[in-house]
Amino acid sequence: MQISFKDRVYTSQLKNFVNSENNEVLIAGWVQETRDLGNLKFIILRDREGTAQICMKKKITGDEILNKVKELTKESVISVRGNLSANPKAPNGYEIFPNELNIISIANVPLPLDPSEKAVKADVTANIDTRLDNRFLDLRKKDVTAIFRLRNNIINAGRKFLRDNKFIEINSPKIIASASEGGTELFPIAYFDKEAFLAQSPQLYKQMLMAAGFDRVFETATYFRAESHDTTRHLNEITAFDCEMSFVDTENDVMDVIEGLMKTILSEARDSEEVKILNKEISIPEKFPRLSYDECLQYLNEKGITIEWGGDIDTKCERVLGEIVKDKFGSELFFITKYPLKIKPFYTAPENFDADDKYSRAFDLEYKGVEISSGGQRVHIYDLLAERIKRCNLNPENFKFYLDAFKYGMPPHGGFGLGIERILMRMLDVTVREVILFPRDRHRLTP
Ligand code: AMO
Repeated sequence: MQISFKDRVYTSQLKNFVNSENNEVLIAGWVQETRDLGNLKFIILRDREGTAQICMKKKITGDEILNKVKELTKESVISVRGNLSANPKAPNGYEIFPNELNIISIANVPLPLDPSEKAVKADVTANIDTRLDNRFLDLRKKDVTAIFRLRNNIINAGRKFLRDNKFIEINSPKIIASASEGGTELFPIAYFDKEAFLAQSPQLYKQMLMAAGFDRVFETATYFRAESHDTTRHLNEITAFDCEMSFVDTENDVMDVIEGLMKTILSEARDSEEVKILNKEISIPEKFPRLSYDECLQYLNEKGITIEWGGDIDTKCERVLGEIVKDKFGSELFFITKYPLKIKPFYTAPENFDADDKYSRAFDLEYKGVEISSGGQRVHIYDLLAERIKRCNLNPENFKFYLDAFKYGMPPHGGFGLGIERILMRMLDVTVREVILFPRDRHRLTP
């Protein structure tokens, strides 16, 4: 008989039926466990929301169902229609006595990895490649599912914060004709007879929308980066909150928005069921310290680490700075401001809007010693921007479509990109591959 799933309920909804007159329910999901005690048999069925115990007694349950149970392998998909009954000894305080059991899909044995809860703790440190190769099974684990539910929640909270703050959600093109972040990290693609690339970021487009008068825009954007890094914090395809806003006085206005956005995200996480499952504590600083690049160099110097002025603050220095700031200011998040102009992209505003300035209006946001965001105020003056493009050894001809937007009225503006994987990896103290469903990295193109 063809069953209908229309009246299926999640296991989390079962409690509503325990004391109801009509206690017949239909649930469907994966066989996490079967137990055979002779006259008594149990199935633990798992769905997205949790688990439920199905109880079969020889005298009550028909042979048809009992014979089907014999065929079941772990992780097969079944549906069960049955009566819910309170039982203080059952895992949730209730169990289901089946009237009907359908085997929908039998799982092969052996499983490449065991998604049942007991395996979770051991598997978390197991080979990440085995987990990623069998991601559909790995994702069945309660704590792995929790990461992606948390991801969904923080993206939702971030979107709401931005919309409440008058940002309009946009979608910018992912097939582009020229670099937005400098030339070397582009993936070329075949686009009919033209040269084209996958977008590194929405940078040029979100700025053009400032000329269009949109005033405040955001995108939960995908960035494609042909970086050859093979680290625990780099991916080649990533997701970010990407924002741009007009009529800013300085980059401080942009930092205020990130600070609000991050506090919203952190408090959403702190109060969530998922963070409890993952056994994490989230701390939210009252204020994110804003330290200039020069101050950071000074702090590092006091620890015996010397960076030549204009040099990059590398991974190790970021980690050390993270510790220093936590000790001094009690905050896991802080901004590095006033970067040297020469190490920032062409669109970055020089401190005093002069191409010869030493400092810029660019910043990074650090979380537990890892960069999670970059941003700043931008150049909004046509001649200065054309000059900056040239000084960054790029060809202004390739940016005509973008430069034109600066000719007919462009307000002062600024923005940022805030990596969603970076937020999650630092929040949960895991590597970047664990917080994206199907990572694209130096070696991984499937699944
Ligand atoms: P940037 O290139 O610094 O800035 O990127 C912004 C943020 O995106 C994340 N990110 C990455 N995460 C993982 N793997 C990568 N390979 C990777 N690359 C970037 C980081 C980073 O802070 N257009 C500017 C933003 C702006 O100024 O508006 C930009 O793309 O969290």
